[in-house]
Amino acid sequence: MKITQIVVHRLSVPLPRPVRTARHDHAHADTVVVEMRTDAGLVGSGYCFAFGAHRARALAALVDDLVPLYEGRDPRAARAHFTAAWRAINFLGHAGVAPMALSALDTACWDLAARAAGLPLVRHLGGDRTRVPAYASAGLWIDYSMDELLAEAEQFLGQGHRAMKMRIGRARPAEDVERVRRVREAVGPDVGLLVDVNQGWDEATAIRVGRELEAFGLSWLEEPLPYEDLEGCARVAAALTTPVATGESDYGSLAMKRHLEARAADVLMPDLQRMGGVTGFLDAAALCQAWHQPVSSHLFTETSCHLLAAAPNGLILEHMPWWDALFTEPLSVADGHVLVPERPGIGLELSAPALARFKA
Ligand code: SMN
Ligand code: MG
Repeated sequence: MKITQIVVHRLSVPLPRPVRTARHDHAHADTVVVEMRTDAGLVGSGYCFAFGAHRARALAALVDDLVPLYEGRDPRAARAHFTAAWRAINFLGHAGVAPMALSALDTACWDLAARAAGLPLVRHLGGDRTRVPAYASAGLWIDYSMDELLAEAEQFLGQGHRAMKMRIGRARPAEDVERVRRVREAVGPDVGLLVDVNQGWDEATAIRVGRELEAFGLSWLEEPLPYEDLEGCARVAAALTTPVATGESDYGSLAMKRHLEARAADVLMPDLQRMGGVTGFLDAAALCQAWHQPVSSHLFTETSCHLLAAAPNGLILEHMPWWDALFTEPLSVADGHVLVPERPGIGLELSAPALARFKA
């Protein structure tokens, strides 16, 4: 089997409302989709994205640059192609746009490999779970009014979620504590509540406010500090009983190894595109397993659901539906879980009308 054609689509995917955190303010996800075709008639897909149209152009340029490493190859040798591509991006670097661009190709290639085997990606990887615990992540933004927070928490429960993530890190931490208190009170003690600081605090604030938040039984406190401060994050994790999560902003599976060596957090959440795709994510999950730590995910719900379902230490999936419209049908959520599609590959097909509608 050979990869015969790789089509690269540049898209501007509108977000349901501008996204605000301690670090972000964006209205679109500027997305690069890879559609990978074979001589067997199979089509695989992967995507990467940035906030900002020019940045997405840079991603697309890097994808174009790497296409020759995949064209004419057998998609079932996805790891071998990843290894060659990782070597090829050495000069540009193993962080930033190069691994992000590679991730779209690597993911499409694994999608094809599983399709060629006639198996859902989770089973191609040796897993047997058909659903994974998930948390609602597309909301509870830092700029919401209290009423908006409480209304959306209620909405998430109505959609079948049993866990959800709030963004905190406001200028006055006392407001964060009050907002968490109100949401906890509204959803009750049995719903998983996670908070994400998006690197908005320093170490002293993280320990002080983290201690105040201990009363609310949070499932985790995410990215309390600038992402590269592994030692500081380790001290925050050691000071709190609430689990600390981090890892989404760092690049390559070896970055996860550095986090593990530093005991930076209780849960790592590798980001598919920053890992360079499925290959790097699998390596990251295996490293966490070797350190007896659970692994979560960051964005890229369509592929990450398979990867966490296949990982013995897969803890909880971030459910981020921003890219749902790119596919002919969305992932289903029921009773706090994302149902992993039973169809071959990632089990989702790109929607031609969506690719046309969002064209940048
Ligand atoms: C996040 C990702 C993308 C945009 C805003 C916030 C975030 C998360 O840190 O964990 O989803
Ligand atoms: Mg985060």
